[in-house]
Amino acid sequence: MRMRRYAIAGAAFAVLWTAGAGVANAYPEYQKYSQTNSGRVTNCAMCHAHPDGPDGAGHGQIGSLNADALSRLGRARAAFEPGTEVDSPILNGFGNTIIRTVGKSKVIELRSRPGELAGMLDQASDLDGDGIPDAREYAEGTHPLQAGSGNPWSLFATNLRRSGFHIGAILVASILTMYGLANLLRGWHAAAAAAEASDER
Ligand SMILES: [Ca+2]
Repeated sequence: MRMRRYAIAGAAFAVLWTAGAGVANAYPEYQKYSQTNSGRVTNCAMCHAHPDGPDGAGHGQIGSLNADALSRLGRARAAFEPGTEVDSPILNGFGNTIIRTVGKSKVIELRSRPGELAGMLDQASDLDGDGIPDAREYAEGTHPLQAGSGNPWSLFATNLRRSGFHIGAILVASILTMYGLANLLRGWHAAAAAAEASDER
């Protein structure tokens, strides 16, 4: 009888552990929103360490985590309020930023209204530094951690802005070169005309 009680208690613990740490909490509503809203194909890699999401035994997935990673996972899952620094091993930099910015409770709450997440993120945050804020990349279905991923016109504008000095320098150098060349040609022409006049005399 006692053995049976231990067996039941052990099974109950296993279920609780599984519910608390062994099963991934992925929120596909956000990925679906990003894809539907943008018309671009997105996957779990927007927020997760593994492109297939947290379930599995691959790198960044639940089955591969050691004790330290599980500890970090536990801390991230307990970060219900905003402002907690988290380093979840199953999330990437954007995923961890979302948890830190809005808190786990809000992430769960917004599953039914995933479009509102963009408005709750830090509008100035641009993790990949491509000039397009993370929140906009989420709504537009581009990757907030890949500088080459983004609205083409916005990326072009960013590159133009950043290389403005070089473009200006090239323009000034070209103008000066053309001005110098024109003066040189004028000088040659005048010298040739003077030589011709001298011959005629
Ligand atoms: Ca960006």
